[in-house]
Amino acid sequence: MAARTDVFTSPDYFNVDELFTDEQKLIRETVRNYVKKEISPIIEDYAQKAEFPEQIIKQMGDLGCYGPTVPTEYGGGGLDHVSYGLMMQELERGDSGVRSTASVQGSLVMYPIYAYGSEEQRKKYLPKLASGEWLGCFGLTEPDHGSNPAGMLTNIKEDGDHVILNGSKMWISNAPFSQVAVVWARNENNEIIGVIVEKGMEGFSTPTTHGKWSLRASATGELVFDNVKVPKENIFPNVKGLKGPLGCLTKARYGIAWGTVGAAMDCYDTALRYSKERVQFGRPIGGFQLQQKKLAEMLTEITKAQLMNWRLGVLMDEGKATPQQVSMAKRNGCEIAANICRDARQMLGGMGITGEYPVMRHMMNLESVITYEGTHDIHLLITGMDVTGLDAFK
Ligand code: TGC
Ligand code: FAD
Repeated sequence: MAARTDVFTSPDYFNVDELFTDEQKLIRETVRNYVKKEISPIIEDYAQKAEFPEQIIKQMGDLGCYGPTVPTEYGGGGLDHVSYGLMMQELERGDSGVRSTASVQGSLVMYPIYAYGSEEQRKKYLPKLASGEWLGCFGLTEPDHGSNPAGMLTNIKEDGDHVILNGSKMWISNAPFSQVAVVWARNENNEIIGVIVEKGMEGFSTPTTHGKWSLRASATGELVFDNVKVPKENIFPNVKGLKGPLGCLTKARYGIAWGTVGAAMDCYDTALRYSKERVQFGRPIGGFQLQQKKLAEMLTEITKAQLMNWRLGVLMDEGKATPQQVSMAKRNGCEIAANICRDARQMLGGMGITGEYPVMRHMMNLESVITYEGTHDIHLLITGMDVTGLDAFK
């Protein structure tokens, strides 16, 4: 497939740009230029072949996309949450799978090592993960425990200086290419704890998941633990219970709220351009009211989501954001992006199903994004519980 030239122009109907600092705008432009140069020309080909573009691991490390809010002394970016959000927006504008790679590395691997790890763990792992020398993955979901991770069966037993890990995780992003896995398991006191497992430990394997119609340029796999002997010093000393993994998810879900808007912006921009160029019945299709309705509604939803994300970022930096607000923003981003991508695909007619344009790829990717890091329904129930005080999960 011929490399695509990326001519993206960002919609900003309410001058949201004026809410960003010069540094935030510079960071966004840097990542946007990277996506235009290194991602857009190659990503369709990798998605069609269902291959992971391995070169992006190091490229995104060089760019500072991993752990943007982790302090610089550990190799992180030491940045604010709006900057982190803008990075995820730009990466997912390229492809949800590319954003996934960075989300997992930064929010689900580096963040827990920083927040729950010992000083030795921070020093050993964070700089290598920040630079992209190592890739990491996050194992929470199991074959029989997805939305309900509290039921997990993967277990850890004491054995002298070591612990013995048994069980399995599935649907794990980055797994086949990872040197490091942050794994959540149940100990002998029935507590959920986190442990760092390294590639090459005996009994640890990461088989690849094949046959996905979504997130095809992201590597997904299982984590299988067959009596894996892990040094005790690899256990996180500073967290116990489900709040450990859920705390990481809050950080990653926040990035997804921004990322999905990136995918929506790409589809809107593509559809707008196409509507002015494509002529039917002697005039550009953008002149027909039905097409204008789609474009106007897309832009309205993008604008609302941009403002929600910016406000959430400010609340995150002030330490006031709640996990429930993050759930609402993640759910909203997925909802509007999935609808916008579907409408954009229709506006492109037959061309919309081809790899000539990015919309079908975004649309398919969003089926994963709407499912992982808590499904659409789970996030709705989180809001429902927050406003009523009544738990509808169980
Ligand atoms: P519940 O009793 O509500 O909570 C247990 C403890 O956790 C605390 N907590 C949170 N803390 C931080 N952030 C959050 N978002 C939190 N939500 C809850 C809570 O306060 C409590 O603390 P404590 O001190 O009282 O113990 O737990 P529950 O078992 O009733 O579950 C609630 C539910 C269903 C909302 C939760 O299990 C859930 O969110 N399920 C969805 C599972 C999920 O999101 N899995 C994601 C797997 S990772 C992934 O998909 C990565 S994709 C990566 C990519 O490619 O980008
Ligand atoms: P289930 O929990 O079985 O849910 C099935 C359906 O039932 C859903 O519609 C759900 O909303 C609904 N449902 C469940 N419970 C309730 C309820 N109480 N009330 C109403 N409806 C309910 N996990 C990781 O740990 N690490 C990763 O890196 C990772 N990457 C992923 C990458 C991809 C491409 C995908 C697809 C998934 C990934 N996941 C990862 C797993 C993901 O988080 C789970 O798929 C997700 O949490 C849902 O779990 P499940 O698939 O088991 O669905």
